[in-house]
Formats: sequence, structure tokens, C-alpha cells
Amino acid sequence: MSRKNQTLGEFIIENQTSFKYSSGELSRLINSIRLAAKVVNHEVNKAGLVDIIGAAGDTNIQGEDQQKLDVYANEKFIQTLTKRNIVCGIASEEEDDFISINSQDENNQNKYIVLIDPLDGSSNIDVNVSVGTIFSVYRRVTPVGTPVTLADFLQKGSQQVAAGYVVYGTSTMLVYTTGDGVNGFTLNPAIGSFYLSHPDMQFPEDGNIYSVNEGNYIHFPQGIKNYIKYCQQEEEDRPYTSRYIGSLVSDFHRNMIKGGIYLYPQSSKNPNGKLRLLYECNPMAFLAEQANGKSSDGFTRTMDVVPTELHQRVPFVCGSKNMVEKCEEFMRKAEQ
Ligand code: P6P
Repeated sequence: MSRKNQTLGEFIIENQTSFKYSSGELSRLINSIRLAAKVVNHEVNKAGLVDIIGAAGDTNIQGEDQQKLDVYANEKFIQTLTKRNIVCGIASEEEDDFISINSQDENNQNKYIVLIDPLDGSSNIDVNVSVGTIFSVYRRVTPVGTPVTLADFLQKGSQQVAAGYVVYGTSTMLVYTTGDGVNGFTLNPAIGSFYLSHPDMQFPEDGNIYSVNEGNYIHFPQGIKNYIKYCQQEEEDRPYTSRYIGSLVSDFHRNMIKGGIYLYPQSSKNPNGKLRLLYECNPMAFLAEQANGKSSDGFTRTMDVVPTELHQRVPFVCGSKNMVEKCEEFMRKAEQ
């Protein structure tokens, strides 16, 4: 049960028992993400002062080394998750390999691993466009008390126990699921608390917004080209509106509220697409399905893809169920 204006802390406590693995660890994990999100939000919001506080590699007004924000965000999320001794392993877009936490401590009974994209869309910072953090949580598959292995991270998206994002936009929101629906919390910066502002978020089954980088049109597979032309036809409820922010979290968030589809297809430039399966596509796919939406690579359900490497890319079609199914229909027809 969720009540508007509940704080995130109250919501976690109230819903902890409904989480089948409820041992408090996952609640502490979400709480640590909440803390890191507030710290990163503070830095992201003052990025516009870069001439004053110093760009990456310079020193800021206090003479401290100014870090690139995605490096900063990466360090803050890893630090917070490690310091609170909640997880046994972390993988990040910013780290070549996964990080084993307290691997020498056989008393480390932590059973969760986290995969993160600490600051997705960070190239938008310089032009003051919203960016986001994406996270995905699994239970480890190797024995508790031993160092994690790659197998703990290469799990199908259907094995996720939690996933979510932070969108650093006109307001900062934390949106997440533990498999029992999707709830959105808005940060009140004056007091530093997240409040339940969007309970039980649902993708409308239909929508009239399509989000794709049409600059890549000539490189797309025929099925995607045909679907984009379908979106642009003067027929029934079309032409749809084209909206592409260049920040996955923001495009996804708007489409979930208004109805829409996001596409990052494979192309002759990106044969497997651009987005990463483990810490971009799978968490967004978990959220989409929990919100009555759909996600695939155009043929296979995103969360059924068997991962083969940590930074693997996959084509990504995600959003309102009927729009994704129409796109998949064009993909199938083009293959015949
Ligand atoms: P392009 C940001 O780099 C990102 O990973 C997503 O957030 C965004 O939707 C996409 O890539 C933008 O990529 O190639 O259209 O600039």
C-alpha cells in the first residue's frame, strides 16, 4: 500500500515485509542509493558553475581537484554501497571489471550485487540537459562468503530483484521497483528528503511519442525504417510526436508518464546497438514490465537475453506495450 507524500524511508519500511527476500538488506541498499543520489544531485545541480568551480581536471574554488561528474558519480555510488557493507560486488559503466567487496572476509554474508550506470547522458551536462543514474540489483549465485565471480553479474534480467533510476531534471526523482510495481519519489531539496509523488507508475498501453535518433535513419535495419515511417504517416492517431532528449532516463520517464516508445536499434554503425544490456537495458526493461510496458531487442524480450560479457550492448525497444508490439511486427515482417 502506498500513500502520496510518504517519505522514501517510510515507504521502504512499510513495504519491506512485502518483499519476498525481506531481510532488511535490500532496504538498506535502496537507502544507500538514496544517499548517493542526493550527493550526486548536489554536484550535478552546480555543474553550470563550472567556470567558477573549475572544470574536470582543474581545481575548484576551494582548491580541490574538480572531477568529471561521471567519475564523481561513480565514486560516490561505489563508496556509499561499499561503506555501508551491503553488497558483495559492484559493476559500473565506469569500471572495466567488476569490483569484489570485502572478498577476503569470509564473514561477508552480503548476498546482493549491484550494476550501475552512474551518470547516463553525462555529455548533456555541458548543455544543461537532464541526466540520470541507472541501477540494477541481483542476488549473487555463487556461495556467500566467497569472492564474487563474473557469473554473479552475467545473470538474465529476469533474475533482477530490484532496479531503478535517478533523473536529475527540473526536479530530482528516484523511481524504482522491487518486483511489486513502480513508484516515483521526488526530492525536496530544501530538506533533502524524497517524497512519494508518483505511486504505482504505469505505461499507458498506447502512446503517440516516439524517441529515436533519426540522424541514424539510413543505418537502421529495414524493419525499424518501416516502423518510423508508420509513426510519421497521416493516418488514425498518427503522425506521432518525435521527442528525443538524448538522455535515456529522461526519454523513458516522459514516455512512462505520457505513453511512448524509445528505440536504440542496431545499425551499420552500431551492429549491437549502443546501450549496455546489464546496467541500462535490463533495469529499464524491469521497470517497463513492472509498469505494464514492454521491452525487447525487436525480437527477443530484453530480460530473456543471456548475457555473455559485462559491457555487452544490445538493440533496445522499450515503452508502451502496443507500440513495442507494433514495432516488433514491422521487424518480423521485414525479416520474412
Ligand atoms: P545518441 C547517453 O549517452 C545514452 O547512453 C542514452 O542516455 C541516450 O538515449 C543515448 O545514449 C543517446 O545516444 O547516439 O543518440 O547520441
